[in-house]
Amino acid sequence: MYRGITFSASLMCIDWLNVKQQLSDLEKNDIDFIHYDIIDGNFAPDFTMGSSIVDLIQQSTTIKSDFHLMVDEPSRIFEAFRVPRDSYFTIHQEACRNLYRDLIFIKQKISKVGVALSPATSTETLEYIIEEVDNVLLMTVNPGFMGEKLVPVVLKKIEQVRKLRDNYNLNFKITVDGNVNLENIPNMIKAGADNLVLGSSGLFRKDKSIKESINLIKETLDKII
Ligand code: S6P
Ligand code: MG
Repeated sequence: MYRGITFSASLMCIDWLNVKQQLSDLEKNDIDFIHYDIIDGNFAPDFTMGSSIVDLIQQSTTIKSDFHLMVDEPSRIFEAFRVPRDSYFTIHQEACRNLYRDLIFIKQKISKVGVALSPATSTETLEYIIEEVDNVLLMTVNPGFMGEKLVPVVLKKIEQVRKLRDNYNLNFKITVDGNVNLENIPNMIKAGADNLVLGSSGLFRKDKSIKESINLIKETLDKII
């Protein structure tokens, strides 16, 4: 946490040939969560990691877990992962026929719960579940891949969700996920985001170390908060 903003490192963007070293760098550089993107090849057109990889990483770090399931009808696989109670477990509104039921199940039986919206999904239905969630994740790119470009219209949605949170006097996290980099962070924060999912454009950069990248992000936050 830095200036009230939390950092979630997107595991799918890690240097897989250098995982041990990078996990240790994340621990030393104020990363609050490891962001586990689970993709099923249906909801989004790719596959990422299953429980064996998640377990291994969880055993290798003290950093808390932040699950992001890009999976159709995720209730089918709620039992598949070992999810510590203080984790965030976020499912997509578009992927659930019974969103309310699924959110309540996670909240009661699994961990903290989040709802995610893809770029074209309206924030309107949030109103009916907002008092139940601990996290609203706004995809700022199309789900599925790293290295995508920001969909700028999503900035408006961040503002809408922030207003909703203020109106209801709630304190769920507002997470932005996708192309969270030095250029976009100021607009995302000004719009109301307070949890940054950091991937290939912000944290696991080819031209900078993790330490250098996080320091640049902190300097950016110093200028706007
Ligand atoms: C994408 C996924 C994300 C990415 C991350 C990539 O579907 O949900 O968590 O891993 O956003 O970051 P970047 O900086 O490469 O866009
Ligand atoms: Mg994600």
